[in-house]
Amino acid sequence: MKKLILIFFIIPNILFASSIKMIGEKGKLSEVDSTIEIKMYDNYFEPNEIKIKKGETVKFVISNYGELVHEFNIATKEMHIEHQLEMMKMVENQILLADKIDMKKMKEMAKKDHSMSHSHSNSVLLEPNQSAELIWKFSTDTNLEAACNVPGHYEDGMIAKINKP
Ligand SMILES: [Cu+2]
Repeated sequence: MKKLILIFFIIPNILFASSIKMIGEKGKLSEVDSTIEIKMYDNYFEPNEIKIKKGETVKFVISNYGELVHEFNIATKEMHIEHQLEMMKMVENQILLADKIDMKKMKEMAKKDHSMSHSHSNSVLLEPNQSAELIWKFSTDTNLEAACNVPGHYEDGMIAKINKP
């Protein structure tokens, strides 16, 4: 029975979950190897290149110094493109506004469509002047980029390449 319930919840996310496993997992604070500070502006990251080692657990301290909402998302290019569709839907539903996230609407919409909750272990979405931490354990050091998938921002080049040291 327990297994059946698990499958029921996992299936809708199976595509995303399988690709997320290929890149790593949410890291533990006790296992952090290094800390990297990320500043978000309109529309770019500082730094715009991140050096990581395979197997490393990194604590990212992310601050939004811009005047727009920005995302810091660790993924492959393919995953970013896929996630951009969800972000577009969040804009269409007026959850994601230029400089604000309507949390009330987000909670309401998420009841019907889980993808609208924007709860991803590999990503944070921040309003101007907000900060957050994201701990990520990298299972690979290739084909990754940190990017903002707020509509238009990825196209603007809001990408930080993730490379080996
Ligand atoms: Cu952005």
